Amino acid sequence: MLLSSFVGGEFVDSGELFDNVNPIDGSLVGKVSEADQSVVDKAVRAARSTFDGVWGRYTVPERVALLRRIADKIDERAGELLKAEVADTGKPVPLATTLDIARASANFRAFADILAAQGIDAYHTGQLLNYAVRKPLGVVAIIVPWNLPLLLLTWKVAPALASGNAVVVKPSEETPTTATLLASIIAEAGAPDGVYNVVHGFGPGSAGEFLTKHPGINGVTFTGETKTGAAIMQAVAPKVVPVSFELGGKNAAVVFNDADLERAIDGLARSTFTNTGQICLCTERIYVQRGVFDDVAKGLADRAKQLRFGRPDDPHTTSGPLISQAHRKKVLEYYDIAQQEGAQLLAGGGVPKLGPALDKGSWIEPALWTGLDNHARILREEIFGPVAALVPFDTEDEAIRLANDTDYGLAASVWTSDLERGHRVAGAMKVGIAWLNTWYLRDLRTPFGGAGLSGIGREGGLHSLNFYSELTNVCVGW
Ligand code: NAD
Ligand code: 6OD
Repeated sequence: MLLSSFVGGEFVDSGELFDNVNPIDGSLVGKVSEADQSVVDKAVRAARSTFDGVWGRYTVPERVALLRRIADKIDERAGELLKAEVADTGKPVPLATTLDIARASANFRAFADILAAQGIDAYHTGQLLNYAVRKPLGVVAIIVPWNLPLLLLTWKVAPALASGNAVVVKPSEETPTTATLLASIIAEAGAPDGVYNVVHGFGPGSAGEFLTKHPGINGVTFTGETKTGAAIMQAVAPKVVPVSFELGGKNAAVVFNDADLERAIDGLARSTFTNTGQICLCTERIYVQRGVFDDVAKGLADRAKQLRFGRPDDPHTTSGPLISQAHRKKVLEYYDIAQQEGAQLLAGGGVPKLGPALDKGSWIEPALWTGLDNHARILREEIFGPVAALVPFDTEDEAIRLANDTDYGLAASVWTSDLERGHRVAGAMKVGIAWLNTWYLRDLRTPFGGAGLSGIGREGGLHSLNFYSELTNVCVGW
């Protein structure tokens, strides 16, 4: 299979090809045509042309209707999207079905509903009438990572289109397929040519950099690593365009003695091992009150030992591989660092042997560590794998201090039966999203994003629409 960029309603190639590799067994999913500067130029021009033309004249009800048609088409082609997402990422079919693919249409429906119900800011004082007119930014660059490819892409494309922008998206080089399929879905749903463009390639010296440095873009929304966010910020600085950044995390869980332990261990297992730890919201630091430390450590280690590696469509498979050999190398370096730092390993910590059919894949065992404190690198740096370090604490104040002792600030979870304390501690977390007795439950209207190194701005509901639009206040005097 050859994947091409999609520009102004047509698939275009530019010569250089790169491999799309299946992380299950290292096999080739297909070749991808890397967009050069001229393809990126054409994509930005195509987006601008429809923004200044037919797309710019769409009314709000017409945009709402388009979003709903896209959601319906996604559902119709869910099987095709699922197959593509699973081949690119290696994740188990049930996970891709219930999370990645289900959220793609849900994202379009949610923003259709929000747009349909949206009013405007207006203040009428008797002497003055002020009202704010909402306008799209123009051409928005959307750059997304490989861990939840279609979910994170549609999480940005839906509100960007809802707000009337035209977009140029750059999917991760590791997971290029569903963004390309989405191009044909959006076209089939009747979007004008140029509203949704895809440029394939890498970051520096490739499509990612060409796009963020392009003089024709009016905003950049990015999800990915913190250091990439910093590079993009520098690239867009001369243009002073708005940025929305969802970046890395080093998320804490806090478990109190009075927690429902079965529920807490289940939640911790999900938050540590889901998607092989490759979700920005995954827990990598677990602070446990001393009275239940051994029980939680044992419970979580047992859950790690129950994980089953295998092909995505095998019903016994609970865990897929990491996304690539390069990412596995990085995660395994942290396994070595943990050892050098003197951590005790509770479970896993190596590379599983799965036989000749799978051993060329990017498989990894989980790792659970104890015996270190917040000075250790494994408690400070984002690893982005199926890992967690467990640290005991005695008091509530100490738990809050330890959880907040990080440069990141994306998510946290708090586990306790004392709801008063639960609200207090969850509210004290210096993060964008704090869960109480649960993890990764979503209402798409709520603010989603991070503090500190975890990002700039919030996505979700009106927060997204605010990013993707400019406001002009009209003040009428009489
Ligand atoms: P990454 O930053 O390496 O790449 C993300 C995207 O940016 C890719 O499309 C890549 O090609 C592109 N890119 C890389 N360098 C670029 C540059 N200089 N200019 C323009 N584009 C560039 O991230 P990744 O490895 O794909 O994803 C994993 C990371 O993403 C983790 O750090 C994770 O925490 C983070 N993440 C955060 C969230 C969130 O919501 N906060 C969600 C998912 C992933
Ligand atoms: O669920 C979402 O809306 C979202 N943005 C999830 C991000 C997960 C990060 O990997």
